[in-house]
Amino acid sequence: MDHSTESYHRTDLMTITRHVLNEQSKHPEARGDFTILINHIVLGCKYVCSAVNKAGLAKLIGLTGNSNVQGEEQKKLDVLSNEVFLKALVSSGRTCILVSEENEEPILVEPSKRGRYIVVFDPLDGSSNIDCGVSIGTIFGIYTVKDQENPTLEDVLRPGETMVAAGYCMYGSSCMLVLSTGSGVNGFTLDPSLGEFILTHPNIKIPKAGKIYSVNEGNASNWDEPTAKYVENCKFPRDGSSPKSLRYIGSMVADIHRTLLYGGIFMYPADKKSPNGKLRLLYEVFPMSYLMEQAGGQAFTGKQRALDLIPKKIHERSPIFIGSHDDVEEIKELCGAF
Ligand code: FDP
Repeated sequence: MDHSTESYHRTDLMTITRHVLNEQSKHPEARGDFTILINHIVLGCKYVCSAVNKAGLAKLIGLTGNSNVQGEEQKKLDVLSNEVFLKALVSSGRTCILVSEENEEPILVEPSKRGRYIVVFDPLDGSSNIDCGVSIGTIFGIYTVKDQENPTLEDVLRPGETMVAAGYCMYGSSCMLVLSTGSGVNGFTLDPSLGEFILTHPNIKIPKAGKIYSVNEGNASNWDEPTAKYVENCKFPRDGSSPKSLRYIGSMVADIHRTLLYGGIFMYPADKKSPNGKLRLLYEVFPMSYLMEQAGGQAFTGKQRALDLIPKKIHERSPIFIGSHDDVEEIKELCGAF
């Protein structure tokens, strides 16, 4: 089936629901629970997309006056997005534990509404970009619980490797949902006239090597030697090749989306001020690392493969170097990890 824009007038469009149902048919034991869960996440994404699009008009720009668990000031859209996703996920009847960036503790879904999935998510990532209209996004990762009747914290504190799906939705010039259920990565664009996400980017593969590096260079004075050397080599390549271009939006979803499509590397390294970097393991680093590996890239913490990390706390942070295979390989060598 050709999903290109030239064939957009076709009537057999691959919506995200159709796609997930197709995936489900490969698992004869599946009962449709995952499809229902994804449909509820999709509903949350559409709601947040609509709120982001009219944020200025609907007076949704600005602060609430409160701080979240990370001590960061909460924006009105952060709070609204969190409420939207919490309600959508609980009402799906398919979740048992929810971990949100905005909630200090994991949320245990009441027994009558429980299902077997755990969802970790950042309802609105890149909050500092909300008020100037730059792309922002939602990130999510999905695990299955061991015992649905007795969900525990141990079910959440597991390596990213054990996720069954991950994705993000980018609220940008168009609204795009990128999803992996463990067999490749697919991108869906929201058609506002249909209110449906349509498969526009099937089987996304990241280029093996890229020409872009993406990092907050304002932190350079605090970097360790491997990071400093890597960035130096991006600017002044020792092998005589052309320097790489720097692109940094400061919104993880947008920076990762570009990296996935164009290739290159995105990094938020450890530094003297933040020995664990800035990005949160469970709902930023893990889902993006899962997607990146599924697209043929790599994700490295500076010490090990990101998806192998075992979290100790739900809001734990981790350094991350993520992107094209060859680019991440270079930083791995500089860090002495082979
Ligand atoms: P933000 O603080 O705007 O919410 O984890 C949050 C995040 O954005 C990421 O989206 C982004 O990649 C990173 O922080 C940007 O951090 P710096 O401002 O330190 O570069």
